[in-house]
Amino acid sequence: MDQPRTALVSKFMTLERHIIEGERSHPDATGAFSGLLHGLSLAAKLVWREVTKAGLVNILGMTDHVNVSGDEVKKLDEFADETIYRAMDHTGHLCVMASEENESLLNIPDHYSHGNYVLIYDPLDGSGNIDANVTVGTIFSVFKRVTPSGKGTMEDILQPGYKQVAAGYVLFSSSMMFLYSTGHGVHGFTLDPTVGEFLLSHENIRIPKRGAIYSVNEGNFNRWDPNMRRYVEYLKSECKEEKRPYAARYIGSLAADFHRTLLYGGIYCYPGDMKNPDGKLRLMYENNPLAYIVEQAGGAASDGKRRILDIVPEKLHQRSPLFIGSSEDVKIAEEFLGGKR
Ligand code: P6P
Repeated sequence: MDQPRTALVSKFMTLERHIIEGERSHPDATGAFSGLLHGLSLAAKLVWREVTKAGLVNILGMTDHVNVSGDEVKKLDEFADETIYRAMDHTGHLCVMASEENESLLNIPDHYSHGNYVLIYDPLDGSGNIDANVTVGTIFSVFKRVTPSGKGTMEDILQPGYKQVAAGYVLFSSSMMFLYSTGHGVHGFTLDPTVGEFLLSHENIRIPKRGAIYSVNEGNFNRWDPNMRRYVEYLKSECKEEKRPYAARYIGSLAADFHRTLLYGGIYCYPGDMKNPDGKLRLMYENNPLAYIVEQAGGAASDGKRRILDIVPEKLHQRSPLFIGSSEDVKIAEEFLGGKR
């Protein structure tokens, strides 16, 4: 039977068209936003091209230095970092950038015009898993600048997460996905490599109110505070209505663990511990963008006590504990962590 034209057309919603149509719903839209997101999707494809051939070309293996967070930097990290910067620095939409791989902020070259947005990104999160062919991801966050014009400053970057105007992530896995939100729901696009286009595959993603999966590195169990230990023991007990425990899943690549949590529900936790009271994950590059996404999908994100998006950042690479996922699961976690259960 012939598909009615509208059904056929809506089936092939590209990322580009989705962004432009979304732009139309912003009364003061100038097209800058579309240009910014389009630049990011181009950068993602360029990184994908290298990630997919990584096994063949000698760009695996360690470089001879570590990044500001002390992680061993892999060549693909550097490539992704430079590719995103170069794809975005001349667009005229940004006044400043910040990358998880760079100690300080990243200026826009003087010979390019400076725009009204700020881009903060983790170029290749989970890259420690690259050699094992595990899913890795790019995570990004967009703010409007707060300074009036010219070169962006740290003041433009160190804004609380609730001021984000967009956030998203790219998954480099068996297929490549680009997910984003501009405050009107969360939408996922899957790359059709035969045409080089991202096609809408997950429209208006909603996370279940409560899930049945928990995701945490239990290797740190002995370092946790007693309330955190009691919370995980609770998840392993017959706590679900049907008298069974939660399932444990942990990939060790945040973008992948988060994406599964977003689609299936449940909770991802990276708590603080005796050795690292603020945990391992970075507020600006990981926690803020994912918190924006999960709230847009009806979920929640907390540092164990307060909403991630309400945290006022003081340092570019500051860390915070992260409890993110289904709203009811995050609420239960906060009750245990606060000694109320
Ligand atoms: P651990 C990767 O280095 C990362 O930042 C996240 O992608 C991942 O979720 C986390 O660290 C894994 O940390 O301590 O469990 O190995």
